[in-house]
Amino acid sequence: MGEPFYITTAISYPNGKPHIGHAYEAIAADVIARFQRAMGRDVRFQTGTDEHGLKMMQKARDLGITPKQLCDGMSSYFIAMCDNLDVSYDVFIRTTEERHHTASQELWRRLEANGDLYLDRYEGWYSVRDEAFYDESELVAGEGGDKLSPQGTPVEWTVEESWFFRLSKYAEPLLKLYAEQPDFIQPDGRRNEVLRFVEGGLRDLSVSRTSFDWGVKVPGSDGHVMYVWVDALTNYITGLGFPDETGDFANYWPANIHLIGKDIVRFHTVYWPAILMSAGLALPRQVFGHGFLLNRGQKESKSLGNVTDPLELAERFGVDPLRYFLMREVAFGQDGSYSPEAIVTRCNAELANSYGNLVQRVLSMIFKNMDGTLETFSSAEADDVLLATVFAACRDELPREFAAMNFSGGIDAWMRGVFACNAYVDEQAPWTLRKTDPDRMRAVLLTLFMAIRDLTIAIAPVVPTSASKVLDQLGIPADERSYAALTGADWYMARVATGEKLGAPVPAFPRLELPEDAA
Ligand code: ME8
Repeated sequence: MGEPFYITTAISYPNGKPHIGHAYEAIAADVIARFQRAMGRDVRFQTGTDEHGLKMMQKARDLGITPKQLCDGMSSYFIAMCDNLDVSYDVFIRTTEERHHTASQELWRRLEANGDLYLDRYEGWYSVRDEAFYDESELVAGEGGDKLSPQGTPVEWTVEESWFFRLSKYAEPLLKLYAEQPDFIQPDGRRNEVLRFVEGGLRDLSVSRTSFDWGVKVPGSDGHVMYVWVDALTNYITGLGFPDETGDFANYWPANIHLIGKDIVRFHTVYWPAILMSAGLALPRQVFGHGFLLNRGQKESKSLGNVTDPLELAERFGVDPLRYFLMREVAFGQDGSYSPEAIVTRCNAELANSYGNLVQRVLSMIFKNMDGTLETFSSAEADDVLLATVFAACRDELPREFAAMNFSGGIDAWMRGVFACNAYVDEQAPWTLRKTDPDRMRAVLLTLFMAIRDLTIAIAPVVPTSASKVLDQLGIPADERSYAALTGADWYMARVATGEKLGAPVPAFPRLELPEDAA
């Protein structure tokens, strides 16, 4: 087993069906998880749903059902979304599970034992939509002059008895953490925002509520449930078996990456590390705040009528094309935009016409002109140059960029490998060699066979199903598809030795059509 690598997504509020932002985050986390597995790491990947709090309770009330019924019904859509999009999670956690209540209460007791909790009265602004407390100074004026949170959501004046966490005590330790571990918060722009916020000093945080009961009960304090964010953040350790600190917890904690959206960076880089410090637990290595996905440049909302069901998109265009588009089109960390036209244009140009077509042409020629037989051959300089180019893209550039969370850059390097193959096909013109120099034709096609195998292994984390379809056709064994398998040419000799012939190829990357109603 390789070195452990623990990655988590945010846990989603299941107060409605999953939207494209949820799908984007799950796909990005899955690409990272598959990439790290291909790099030989022992990956643990967790996602789930965040089921407590006022927002869930109010939604259930509006629907005339209990919060539990709402959670049970809606969380199944999130599980189905992950399954349909080939998201290879190991644990799907629901915060209403008993193990999560146990973990949250134990964490609470540790904060208490450390003297970091006290009872007082909370008076201030609360946004149910953000499930967040705001300072008067943070509020902005809405169009009608009413007060809104910095995210533009309504706030209400709240007065109640509450437990407080001594967050103010952790401002200095947090600043020290950001200084000593500069990539704790990524990308850098988000890091600067957090630094400015903490440098301004921190107020103690209200961490319990008494006006409703849909939450984890505060141990030893009747009538109090935990503030939803305190229990939500705990999910990352619940899934590892906390409070048992042996087993999975010992193996996978601290997390390598908490992947979250830009709107919830403060909770993960201020509250969460402070809570962990207080509880005497190790801190995650990195919190990465990705950007928001916009529909033709606009935020999706029910009032604009532009809400897209991610599973419908996947059904229209295919899961792999959707995954490819999202990782390729959006500079990871920044906001990005999508539209059916952009998906079709990008996937047709790159996946179907450049790469898919290359695979299809080469495998057809090997099948037709060489009876599908793989053999040893003597290469010319042009072949070595091509393989070296493809090798550098697949073995060095793509993994380097993916490790740095630059997915579009990594895919760009990969495309350069694909272009090099297409240029080589045009130059070498194997269809002409067929008559003039059949030996040379064989060398050209077999060089391309080797290049295609490398390109396919490299891109597999992004397009797992199509890649394995191609690798199956190439006859590459399932246990020889990691990045480590990209070294050397021994694999080719072993593949030849099997004597297995290639069959007639089946296209793995069909061209996409733009549905008429989307034009
Ligand atoms: O925030 N594009 O849940 P959530 C990209 N329960 N990402 C988006 C997005 C968009 N348009 N809209 C939302 C919560 N997200 C809490 C998290 S974690 C301990 C608790 C992202 O359902 C958002 O930034 O509102 C977050 O990372 C995730 O989707 C879930 O959002």
